[in-house]
Amino acid sequence: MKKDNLQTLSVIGLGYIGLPAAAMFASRKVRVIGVDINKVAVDTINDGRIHIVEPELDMIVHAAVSEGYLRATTIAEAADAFVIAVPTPFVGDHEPDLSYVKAAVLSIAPVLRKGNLIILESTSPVGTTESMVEWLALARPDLSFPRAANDRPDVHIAYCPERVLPGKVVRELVANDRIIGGISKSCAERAIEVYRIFVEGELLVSDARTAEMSKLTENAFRDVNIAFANELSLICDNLNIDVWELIGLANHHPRVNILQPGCGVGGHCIAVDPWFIVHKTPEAAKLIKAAREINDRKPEWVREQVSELVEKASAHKSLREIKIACFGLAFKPDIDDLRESPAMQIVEQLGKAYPERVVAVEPNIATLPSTLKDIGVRLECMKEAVEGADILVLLVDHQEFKEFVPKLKSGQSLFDAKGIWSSKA
Ligand code: SAJ
Repeated sequence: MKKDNLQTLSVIGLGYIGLPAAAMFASRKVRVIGVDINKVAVDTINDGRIHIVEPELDMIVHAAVSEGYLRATTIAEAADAFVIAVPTPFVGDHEPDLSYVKAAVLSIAPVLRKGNLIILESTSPVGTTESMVEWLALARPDLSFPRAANDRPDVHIAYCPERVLPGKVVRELVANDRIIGGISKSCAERAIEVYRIFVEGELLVSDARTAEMSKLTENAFRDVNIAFANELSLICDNLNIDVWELIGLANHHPRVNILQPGCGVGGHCIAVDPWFIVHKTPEAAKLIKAAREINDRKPEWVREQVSELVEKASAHKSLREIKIACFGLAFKPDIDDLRESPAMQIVEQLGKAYPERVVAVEPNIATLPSTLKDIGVRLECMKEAVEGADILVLLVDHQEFKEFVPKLKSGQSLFDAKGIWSSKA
């Protein structure tokens, strides 16, 4: 679908992935209809503002809306192409929840017409794009959909995962290579024409199942590698070895590149996507499952280490007077996103275990979320927290913390999950 044939493109789901994609197409002068069930998000976007935090995106959305290339609505409308970017969380025992994808697909079914292209971007278990074909074939028996044997369908369908890093979305959307997984060859060809509009990276053609699996594989790869680093940090703690020095030394080997341990793996992708592989092939995906369990267990281990420090401090000071200052709440450095954050989980548990004695320092936010406020955790500035604490707990390696290494006073102790204040985790 060349740009000249693409009069309107509709993006279903205007969150962290859909809104930047909608804005990029609109910035290349494609008329974009953004659809979201969240009325507040829709109104905010139509005002030329954004409801998520992502550098540079606000300016692009503002320009696209004021020039008339981007408009948001809560009800799906006809378009030439559709990009679906809705969440795929898990439910119960890590079972993928495809209800948002199915609802999005069924919401566009009534407005589909011959010549349309549908692209699924949501991270999805293998086979989801094929399921989309089935759902649509039932909803619109008057249209033909792609099958291996039918490469001239009325509606083309492809799976093209996003691979952008939160905090660098605008740059990575343009620069990253992209996998284009067509249900059939012509589906991939149509999708390539759409992404060519703004992607400068390579467009790599494959089938839908391989494209689905490749997205899951990338995040599982990172999860397994972080689990290796997190497991090393536990082993080194037992053996009284500095894990940061160890990793630094081992990484001098030309074929070794170990990632960094931390207080756990957070965010909405790496801690979720590997489960989609485990759920499909539980017998085969043993290493991927073990990595998930190791990373999920790390926050609890950190909390236990802090409790041991509290125990030690109580030899010299009444338990009720011991103050704990936690540095960092976001799920990773230099962002303000506290959702699915292992640091938040740790501070919440500490706040419950030691009421009114835990303070948090998070340079990227102005107020604490109510989950922490309600249990008596206070937000403090760095200097104040360092001064008043008996136990300092470094959880996230924000730039501000790297630039300010506190000198411990007598009686103060430190647990550093990122190895930037003491190199011992
Ligand atoms: N982390 C460590 N040690 C490390 C690296 C990361 O503990 O050495 C932790 C972080 O602190 C954080 C978590 O892992 O809690 C995830 O952070 P991240 O920066 O690794 O990844 P995300 O979740 O922000 O983005 C990932 C990216 N995937 C890969 O790098 C393979 C991104 O490219 C994907 O687009 C994104 O997931 C997604 O949407 O799937």
